Amino acid sequence: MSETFHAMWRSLRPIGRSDASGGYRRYAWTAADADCRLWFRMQAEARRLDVETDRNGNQWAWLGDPTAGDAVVTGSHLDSVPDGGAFDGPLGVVSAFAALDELRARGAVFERPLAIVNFGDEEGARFGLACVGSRLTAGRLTKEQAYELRDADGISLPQAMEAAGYDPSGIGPDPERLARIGAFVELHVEQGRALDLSGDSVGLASAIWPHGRWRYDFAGEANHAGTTRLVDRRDPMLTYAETVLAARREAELAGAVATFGKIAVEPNGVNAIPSLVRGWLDARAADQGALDKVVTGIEAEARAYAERHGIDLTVVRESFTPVVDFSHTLRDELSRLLGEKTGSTGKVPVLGTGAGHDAGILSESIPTAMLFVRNPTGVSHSPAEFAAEDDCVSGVLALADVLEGLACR
Ligand code: HGY
Ligand code: MN
Ligand code: MN
Ligand code: MN
Repeated sequence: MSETFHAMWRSLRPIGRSDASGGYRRYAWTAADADCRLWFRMQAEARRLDVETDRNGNQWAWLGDPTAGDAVVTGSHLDSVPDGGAFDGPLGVVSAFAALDELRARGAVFERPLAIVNFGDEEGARFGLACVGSRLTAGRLTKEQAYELRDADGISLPQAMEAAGYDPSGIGPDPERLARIGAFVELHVEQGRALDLSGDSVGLASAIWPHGRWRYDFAGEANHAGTTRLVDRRDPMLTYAETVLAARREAELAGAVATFGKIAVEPNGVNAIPSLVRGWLDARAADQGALDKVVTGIEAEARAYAERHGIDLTVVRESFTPVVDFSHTLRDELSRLLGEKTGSTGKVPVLGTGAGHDAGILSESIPTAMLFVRNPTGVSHSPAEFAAEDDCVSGVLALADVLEGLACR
């Protein structure tokens, strides 16, 4: 099995990789995305799977009749955050193809349709909203909302899709497709160190924390950096900086995490006091109460600073995903299957995550579950993200066991 895994990894690895950082820049509807999509199609066709791209740009590789219903689906995404790691997303897609190879080698007989999926634009790196492909399919993002999405150059999502050769006119909910899926299992590299600390290769997801993105617009007064006295300034960068420090304080108080990881400055000149500083807050917490507390606390402090500095502050919630409790039925079924196969009496570890996933978006529509593979660095959304080969193999075998139990005689 590991030979095919290696071959896939080798062929996928160079796509969208930055020589400068060693990270990945695979953004939705760009050339790198097109190369990933071609890679996916080639892997699928090499396995005699029927490949289709749905109305929202998600790719599906089918074994069996897609219209039969009660399909078992596995897969993940191939796009990345700026300078992302090699495993976040691709590990789930490569492992899905490798698990199918493994099941064929075992002589497994499928009694349910199987599909391997590549969800489009999971990271939201280009248009600012995560899980666009799965949100559209699940009806959690309308066509009108999607048409409003713009990238940093002002290109809209439909324009980008068209430029990539896809027709955006049909984007939107796909309930018929979801009605034909009985279970979705996503394998993903762990974005933390729980498995490293517990000494396990593979674990199951218990929940995805509630999380969201807020845009903070600090408007001040542009002026000359050299001739404007300090007392005469209305510098939004100061208020932004104090808000970032407040975010850390509020997160510690609330037991949450809060990150200002993206900023846009106008006019963005070294010798010009900014007129506008736009900062994006990513806030997450294990429960809704803690999330509400941190978000409210940060905004209250930001408004107090803005008041003091004569800055106009606008806060816009750009996206929000409520807590996802993976369905106990499917998760318990996976736990039983994994326990049976490995014969281990020890329970498969179950862990929560602060990272969002397509499985979380779809969990309101279909039974979903997630398998995590150990990441000894715990680092993700960075070139340092890592999973050891034998853990990747354990992940593929676990996924094969689960798919065999769910879809085969
Ligand atoms: O942001 C997230 O949690 C996910 O990686 N898209
Ligand atoms: Mn990610
Ligand atoms: Mn991911
Ligand atoms: Mn000048």
